[in-house]
Amino acid sequence: MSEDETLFERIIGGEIPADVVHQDASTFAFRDIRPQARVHVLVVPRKRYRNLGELAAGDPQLLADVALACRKVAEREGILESGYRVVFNTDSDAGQTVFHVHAHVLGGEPLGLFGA
Ligand code: D5M
Repeated sequence: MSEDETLFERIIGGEIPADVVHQDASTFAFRDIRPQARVHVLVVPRKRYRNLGELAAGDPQLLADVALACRKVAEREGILESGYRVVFNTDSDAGQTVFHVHAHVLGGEPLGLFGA
């Protein structure tokens, strides 16, 4: 493993096992190890950007690919109709721990409102 490889690059590379839900040419999706809802899947672009803003500025098509992969995951998990939440934690106050941008896809139950 190269020194600065992120955890998610090691998962994408198969070095660390994961429960893979979806993969395609540009994205990789697997179940979160600490689920916050009945469905909790992480969608990661194969190419690393630090956060949502850097991804959007650096490769808007790849951001669109991530959004479409989130929808594909929701479809696979049977929550397309009931609804789902997509979260991108960005830096420390948001609790980002892995600095390889990823979308949390959450659903499978009522999630409540932020701040309620
Ligand atoms: O989200 C990082 C997420 O990554 C957090 O919800 C736990 C999850 N995680 C950490 N290690 C693993 C492994 N090995 N498999 C699956 N999921 C994992 P953040 O938004 O950066 O806080």
